[in-house]
Amino acid sequence: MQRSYSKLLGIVGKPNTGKSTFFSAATMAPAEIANYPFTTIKPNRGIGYVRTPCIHEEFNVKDTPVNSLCLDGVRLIPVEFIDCAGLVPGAWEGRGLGNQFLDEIRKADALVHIVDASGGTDCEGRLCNLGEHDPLEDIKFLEREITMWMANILKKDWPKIARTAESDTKDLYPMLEERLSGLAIKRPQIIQAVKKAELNADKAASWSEDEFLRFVDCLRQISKPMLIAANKMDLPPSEQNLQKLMKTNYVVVACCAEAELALRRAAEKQLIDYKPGDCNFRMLKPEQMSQAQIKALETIREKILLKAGSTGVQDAINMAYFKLLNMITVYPVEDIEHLSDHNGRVLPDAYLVPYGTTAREFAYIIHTELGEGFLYAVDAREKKRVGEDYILKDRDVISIVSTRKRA
Ligand SMILES: Nc1nc2c(ncn2[C@@H]2O[C@H](COP(=O)(O)OP(=O)(O)OP(=O)(O)O)[C@@H](O)[C@H]2O)c(=O)[nH]1
Ligand SMILES: [Mg+2]
Repeated sequence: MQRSYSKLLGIVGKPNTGKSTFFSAATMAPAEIANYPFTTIKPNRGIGYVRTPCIHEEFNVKDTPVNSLCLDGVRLIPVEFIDCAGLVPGAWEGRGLGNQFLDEIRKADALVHIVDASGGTDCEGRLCNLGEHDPLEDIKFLEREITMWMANILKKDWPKIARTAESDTKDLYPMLEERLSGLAIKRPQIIQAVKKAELNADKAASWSEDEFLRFVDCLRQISKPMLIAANKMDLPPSEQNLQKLMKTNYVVVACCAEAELALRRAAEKQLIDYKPGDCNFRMLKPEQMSQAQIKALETIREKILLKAGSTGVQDAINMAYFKLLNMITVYPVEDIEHLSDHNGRVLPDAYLVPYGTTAREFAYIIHTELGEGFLYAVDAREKKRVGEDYILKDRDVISIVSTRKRA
């Protein structure tokens, strides 16, 4: 399968909340899982999928996916994940190998914060009585850790940057962009953060410590958007905590990572028919399963799927891409009549691109040469030509006509 993913999702949180379980379920990549803190020391990287209804049915064609998968009308588009080591309070100052762990999220474009909604792990991830720990504290702690970590990175050069900016306003943003380039932070995000913090870029040198931190906090929110995966929903106190978490400003998705992992493992062995994110499953080979296995799967069906509609893992991934990162799906084709590429493969690729991407920018995403020689594009649904500034819509099928061919 060709790789087309361009965004990285960071799976973060304190130790022992189920980050590696979520990661494993999402990617089916091996990751160590255990009920004590700091099981993960080295980050795991893997490929999971965004789930979207495939458009081949609408166009009434049979597809030949190349860069993605199509299972029973569901298009699964590969995306990349990083499962980070657990963070503890004070990580930004180096506690619990904190700086090193925080550095793992440098390249992440969005964060899925795995929270133990059962309240059964303390602020350092040690087991405690169910319901004893307030998960709202975990949100505040993580926000602070990331903000302070970013502030520390910026602080070193801040006086020099701020002073130079006061003598020539134009310099602040490019200088900050350069300083923050390793954190995948772009200039528009920095400009937006100054605005959101209601600060004056011309007066950066006279920002107080509080104002500086306010700016960094806004920058964190904009550059590392985060959603809450309220995990361990199978445990009793979770429902009550979920209600509390829902009252925050975050997108909150109720999850049971353990159930998703069990379902995907059974599906991989073809014991059940289950696609990531399905609301139910079908037993395929009960004769090859033990009574305990069947019972465990039936409990998942009854307690999770029928009750909540899904395990939530796939919903969290989809939310991260479609809601936090505001992405849309676009299908490029070469032959507009057959919706195929030059090898005759029908609807071969599905790309995730940010909303606002123009036809020409999309051509560049597919291939630099296609962008450079861009003449016009054709919208397959409307069968009409569109220009370079055409803003792509979700589920568009687009053919790019260029003076230069894809290599
Ligand atoms: N009940 C329940 N337990 C879960 C769920 N997800 C994970 N766990 C358990 O939580 C414990 C910690 O899981 P891990 O995936 O290792 O957690 P982690 O956040 O990666 O931990 P560190 O790597 O130590 O930071 C394990 O015992 C898992 O089996 C869930 O949805 N429900
Ligand atoms: Mg782990």
